[in-house]
Amino acid sequence: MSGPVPVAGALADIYPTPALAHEAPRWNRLLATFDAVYGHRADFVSRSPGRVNIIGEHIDYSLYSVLPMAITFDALFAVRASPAPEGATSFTIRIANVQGDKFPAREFSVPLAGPIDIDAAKFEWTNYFKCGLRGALELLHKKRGPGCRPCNMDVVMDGNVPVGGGLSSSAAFVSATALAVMVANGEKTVDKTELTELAIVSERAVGVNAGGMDQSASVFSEPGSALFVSFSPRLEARPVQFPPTNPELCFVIAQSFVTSNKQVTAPIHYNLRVVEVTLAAAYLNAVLNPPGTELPADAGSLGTSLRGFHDTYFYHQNASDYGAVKSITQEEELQKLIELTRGALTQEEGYTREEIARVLNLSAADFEKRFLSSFPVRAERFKLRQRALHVFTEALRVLKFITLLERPLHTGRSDTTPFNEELGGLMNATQDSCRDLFECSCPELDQICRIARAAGAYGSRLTGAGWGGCSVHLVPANKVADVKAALEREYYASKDLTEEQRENAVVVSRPAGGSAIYLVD
Ligand code: NG1
Ligand code: MG
Repeated sequence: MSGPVPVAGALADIYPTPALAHEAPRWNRLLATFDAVYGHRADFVSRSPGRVNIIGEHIDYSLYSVLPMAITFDALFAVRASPAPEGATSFTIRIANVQGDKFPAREFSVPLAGPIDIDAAKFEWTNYFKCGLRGALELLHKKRGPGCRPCNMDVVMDGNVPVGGGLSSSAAFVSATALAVMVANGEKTVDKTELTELAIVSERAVGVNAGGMDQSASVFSEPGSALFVSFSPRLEARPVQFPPTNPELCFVIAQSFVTSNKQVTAPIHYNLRVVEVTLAAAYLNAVLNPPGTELPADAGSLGTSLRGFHDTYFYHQNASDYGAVKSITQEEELQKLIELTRGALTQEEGYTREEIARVLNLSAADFEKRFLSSFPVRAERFKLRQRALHVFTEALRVLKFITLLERPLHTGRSDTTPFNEELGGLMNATQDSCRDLFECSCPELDQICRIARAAGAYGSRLTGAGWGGCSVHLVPANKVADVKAALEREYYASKDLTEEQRENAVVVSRPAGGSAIYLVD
């Protein structure tokens, strides 16, 4: 699945492709806006989609595999590049948006020697462009050395992924930007893994210590497939098809319109969870592995992860006598870790800093430095038991979901309802775990899930970070209208929504393709 990002020969070629054909007016408007703003044609369009996560929530930063899929909403950038004049000490970016009233045009210069300033404290739409730009330039400098002279760029953006709604508008934005900058600066091919890795690191510059699911889904997805993304031992993605079912399955995405601005709430929500699962890994390592065992430095967002603990634990077991008796599957390993966690992390009420530092044999100062200094968090107690149990059970549900998809036992049956229900049941269990163990749901999301299930959804859950945002529902095709109507009646009707919000509240999404470049001829 790795390899270069596809470059479509000519923009005209995309219009007949079914997935994007209905988008032609939008693309035309983008290019017309570009002509009007800059007085010349664009060279190319860079595109990256948003995503919905089907299963595997809040486990990417613990380096467990997840199953998202790209959606048809995307970020588009029309671009023309020109070399910075001879002798110039900086280059210039001019950037406008099709929705100019909401997102005003900006112009900024960047010294050739850098740095690119990003004020993460300010909410400014071009910050995400700067993130992608910074990441891409770092990669170009690494490839080409100090003589690298970035181009001036004229850019117009059109994004239609709902912002702050759990569909990863940010990953679409950053991945499409980074790709645009690479191509504008003469890269003929851009490797998907390289692009994804740089988008992951770049997005952390806006202050959220995120995992890598969104960027992987945005870059790697293929039309018609979900994407199985693994992070350990290295980033890998492969498309996974849903088998034909009867009744046919649809993914319905429903907004809660509870806004959860991750950048603002990170210290008590997202970043705190990253710290809690990292602390759980360190704690379990201290009490379950041989004395003195160090967790491997890995790509978890705080440098060590529950997956790192998982691997070290079974490495030591195998080195003693466990492995000699029988080798066990990853599912069995996770079952074992769930049992061990229940026995080792018994405090339902959570753990104080002092309690954890004592077990880790760290001074208060070292504890702060190691776990609490890279991203600020606020908490008196850390709920290690609940967070670790969520991660291990959710990792197990992902494996079960994939096994079902890849070995469907219903082949040949005319009615696949039991299979459909099994998939849905796993999604429902994820929602319970997000609500009770990870505490990342909210009453509105819980209510939406109840309404959708009562109206015929097999499975309903929050998707993305949670605390608001979006939900995803596995629904038989013949019940989609009922689910929509029930949500309208029992949830949206009492909300004060704009016309546009009402229109986009519920969408049925098909799995769409990932990042690509389209040349304008
Ligand atoms: P959202 O909130 O949908 O962007 C976030 C993280 C993911 C993942 C999910 C929870 C970012 C950019 N992404 O997704 O990496 O951890 O939460 O599964 O913050
Ligand atoms: Mg995001």
